Amino acid sequence: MKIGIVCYPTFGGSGVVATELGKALAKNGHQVHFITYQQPPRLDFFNENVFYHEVNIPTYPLFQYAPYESALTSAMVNVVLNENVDLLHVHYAIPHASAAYMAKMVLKTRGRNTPVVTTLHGTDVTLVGKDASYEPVVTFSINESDGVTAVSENLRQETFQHFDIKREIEVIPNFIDLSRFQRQQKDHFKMAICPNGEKLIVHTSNFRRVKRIDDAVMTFFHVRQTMPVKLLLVGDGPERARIQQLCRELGIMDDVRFLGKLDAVEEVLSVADLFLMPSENESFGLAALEAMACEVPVISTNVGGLPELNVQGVTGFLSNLGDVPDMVKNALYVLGDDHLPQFKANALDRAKQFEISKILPMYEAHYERVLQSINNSSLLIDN
Ligand code: GMT
Repeated sequence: MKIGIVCYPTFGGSGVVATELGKALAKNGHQVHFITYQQPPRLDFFNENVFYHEVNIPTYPLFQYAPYESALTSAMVNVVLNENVDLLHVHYAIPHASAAYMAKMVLKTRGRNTPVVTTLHGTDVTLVGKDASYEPVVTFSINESDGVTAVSENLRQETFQHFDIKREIEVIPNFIDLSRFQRQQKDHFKMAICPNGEKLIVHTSNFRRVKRIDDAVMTFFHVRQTMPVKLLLVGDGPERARIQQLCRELGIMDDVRFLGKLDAVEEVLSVADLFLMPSENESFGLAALEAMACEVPVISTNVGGLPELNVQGVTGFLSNLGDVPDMVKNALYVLGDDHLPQFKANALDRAKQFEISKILPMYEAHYERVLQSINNSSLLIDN
């Protein structure tokens, strides 16, 4: 099959899922065409089945905002026509699903019936998409997609709650490549960060408000009063300066490191003892799954799709949003030497349930169904 994948070229979230999915499809013999405005960071390997098409967005003095959606639509049309792409799979509804709908309409005028699959990832539904500024277009483009998937049952339900949806949505969860995300021997690294055998707590995110990094820092701050711990913060984004200031005010900068955006996050996770995800909303929590694959238990909130991943008292604990005292209590319990080895083993066992080899066939079957139904409807029209 020839698949066009549209996504944001981001270090986390939907960009990573889209890129890793494309890589896995290519390894499985499909031809994959990435269409993005920048090379996705995880598109870091050579495979004869992977192609990359950059969206060219010409500017003009008239434009206060360059018309990205039109440029993206044209890129999709050109790639489908030139490369004979069978299906377009867009990740994150805004603006990819509406651009794909437009591309489909343009392609129809060129005699091509190209189905569109939209994968909903989270904030495209729960935060941004439901805003009145975007809602009508998001509703329309979800309903007009030929296939729609959501990354958790919770996100599927939220989509029905927030939008007037008149179609099926299939849940296909996030996945993990365990050949990459596995605990590696990195003793020298652990020694450098935790020279006195301190336990290591990690948080990775795009440093947006929705991640509530203050709660991660405050949890660390209180745990540190009871046991020797260090904190690594991986990622970057709008909240970073504020969080650095908070750490300075708390006088904990000697025990906290900001690592910025990292390609090889699995190396950091390999030396971690606990992962914190105190998010206000999280449709799935891919970063937590990456941690679990590296044998790191998770303290998270119980929001969104997190209860579908993190198992209470088994792979870690889930607290109510903002309940820092509960997160502190749970973190101290998990980090206890009597408990930590079992939590680590459980985290890995749980991650194995989301191995890419289990999830990839779900996407392939979804594509097959969509192609089949579009072929059937063409037959009906022809007759
Ligand atoms: O806001 C983010 O964290 C990025 C966002 C995205 O779409 O790029 O991530 C969402 O998609 C991930 C992959 O499907 C999920 O694992 C995250 O839980 C989800 N983030 C939120 O819902 C906040």
